[in-house]
Amino acid sequence: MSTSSEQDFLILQQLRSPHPHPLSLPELTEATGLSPETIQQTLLSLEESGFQFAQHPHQGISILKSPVQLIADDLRARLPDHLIIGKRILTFQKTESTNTLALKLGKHDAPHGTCVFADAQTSGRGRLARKWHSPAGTNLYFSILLRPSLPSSQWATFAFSSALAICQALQNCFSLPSYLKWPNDIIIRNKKSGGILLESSLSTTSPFLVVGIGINVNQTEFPDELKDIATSLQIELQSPVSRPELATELLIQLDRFFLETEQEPESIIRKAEAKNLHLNQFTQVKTPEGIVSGIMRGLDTDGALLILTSHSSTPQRITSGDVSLLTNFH
Ligand code: BT5
Repeated sequence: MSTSSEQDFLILQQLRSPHPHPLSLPELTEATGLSPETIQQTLLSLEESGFQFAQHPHQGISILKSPVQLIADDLRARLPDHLIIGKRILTFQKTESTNTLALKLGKHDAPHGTCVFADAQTSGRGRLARKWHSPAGTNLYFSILLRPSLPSSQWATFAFSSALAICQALQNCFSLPSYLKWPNDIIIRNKKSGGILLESSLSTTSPFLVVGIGINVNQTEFPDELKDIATSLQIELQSPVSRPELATELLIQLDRFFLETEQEPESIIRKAEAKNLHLNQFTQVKTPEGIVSGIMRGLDTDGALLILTSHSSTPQRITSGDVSLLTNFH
């Protein structure tokens, strides 16, 4: 785990904030309340982590280069002060699954909005114990601990708000169109670029929800079983993406959409419906009870999928399953 230091955070926050000109050492001293010696030592130790700074006697101190990997204090320094999501961030080189970690943290009273990032996962997972391919040095894998005020019967809505936040972040950062494939896939040009996994703990006196998010960022080659179905941002944009910059925009959008989920869950469902791939198309849904085929009519008020089959004039509600397009439906 990366160790967190308040000095790192204070200095990076000042250097990343917009100022009319780069701050001089005395100005940085005043803004952070740290001594000039502490600032110089901290800059040196940040350089050990991959930062490069320009220090000019007249032009002040500025960040020349940031490390490609995620650093908790740097991520926190990039976020606006008012955010609740990301007030506390932990970053790990490698872990079994960030969801497992966040579930553990939740049982130890970690606060609402705590985020856990890992550079690699050894047992990243999807729904129904499926594997989430999580190699090192290339993608984003993170989990957010939420203690929602909504009743737990409505917590599934957070999968939709997460998807909306991811699509919005991809739009804001790269003008890249992306879609939600019900219930938890992020799709770019018909391939999966990300997934969302909700897990909750309801048995404790203080119930909580963990939202796990995996996004393929700079991966350009996939194992055989994923080759035809997976894509990444680098593949789609044909240029590499800065993970810290993307993570920052994701946290900003997640904060915004989670707030909206608490205040207006219905509006999130309607927006997710509009973002839904295959809306009004012939689809096939593999459910635990069997296969359902028909026209996707949208989402019910609780987020269940509505499929109009040939057997009934009212759409069938589906609460779990995998959707695919049915091209030869008659
Ligand atoms: C998901 O499950 O799509 C949810 C994935 C959530 C992953 C995040 S990473 C951070 C956090 N910690 C975790 O341990 N998990 C969360 P599902 O809808 O069940 O899809 C799983 C299926 O997606 C697999 O069976 C593969 O077919 C495919 N898949 C696996 N890895 C993939 C990848 N990297 N990119 C695209 N598709 C993948």
